[in-house]
Amino acid sequence: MSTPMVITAAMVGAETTREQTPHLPITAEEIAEDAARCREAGAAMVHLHVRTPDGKPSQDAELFRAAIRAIRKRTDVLIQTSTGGAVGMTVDQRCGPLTLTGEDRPDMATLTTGTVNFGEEVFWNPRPLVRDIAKRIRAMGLRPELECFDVGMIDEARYLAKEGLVDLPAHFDFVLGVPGTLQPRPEVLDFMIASLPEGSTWTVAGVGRHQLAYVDEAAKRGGNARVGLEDNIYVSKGVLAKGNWELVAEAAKRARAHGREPATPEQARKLLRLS
Ligand code: KMH
Ligand code: ZN
Repeated sequence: MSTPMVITAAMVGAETTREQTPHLPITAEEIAEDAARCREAGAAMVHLHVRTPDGKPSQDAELFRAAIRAIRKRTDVLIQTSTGGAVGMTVDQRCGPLTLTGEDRPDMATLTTGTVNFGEEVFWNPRPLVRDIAKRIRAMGLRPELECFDVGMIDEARYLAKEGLVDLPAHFDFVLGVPGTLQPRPEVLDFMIASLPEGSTWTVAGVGRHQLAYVDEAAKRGGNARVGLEDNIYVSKGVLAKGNWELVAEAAKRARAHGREPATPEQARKLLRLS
């Protein structure tokens, strides 16, 4: 039997707005409702950002606490909190969710390993900042998902491992298609997979119109996929997804078409070596 495919729902993000789609969840209740439907549709994990009540991106620990509690009341989906936040946030702002302990602690946290242009802005990740966030993730006993917007970010993970800041093999997420960064092409994905440290696992997050096509590319290659309104709001050309769950349902359908069952949270925990 083929390895189950871990489907992650990037539900909220920092950039998507309600003006672009009325289906973006903002409050803890809206996020939890959509997360439960994502789990039913085949997601094993949610990648989580939060918003203030008026929809502005935030990394506020209390907003994360409320969202995490609401999600866990409804479903057993794994929760991966962002440390990327929105461009322009300070490192302490970005690390808000890393202050949560006990039952509010997330299951995983992201770590972007380098700086990139991000549309017309810059997603600023100089080496000292990356090391600061890596240390905080490690101090919480969490495994990072290493967010790679370019191939050099995989190499940087090796340096972090040499410095004892991340463990290898690790779990990587290839985020492909943000304007100004590496764009998705099959040969790009093949090169990134070939560049991974031995035994590492990977997810691909295709941004915009590439999102669902890259579920197929990931499924064929034995990898995992991220979908959701953070990266793409359409389920087909010009048709808005009615929620994250609809994108997850489409991803699950595509995974099964390639002989891959969507992983359960328990299976994902083992596959991604989470505690
Ligand atoms: N919003 C982007 C600037 C992450 O979540 O770790 C960064 C981001 C990455 O979304
Ligand atoms: Zn994110």
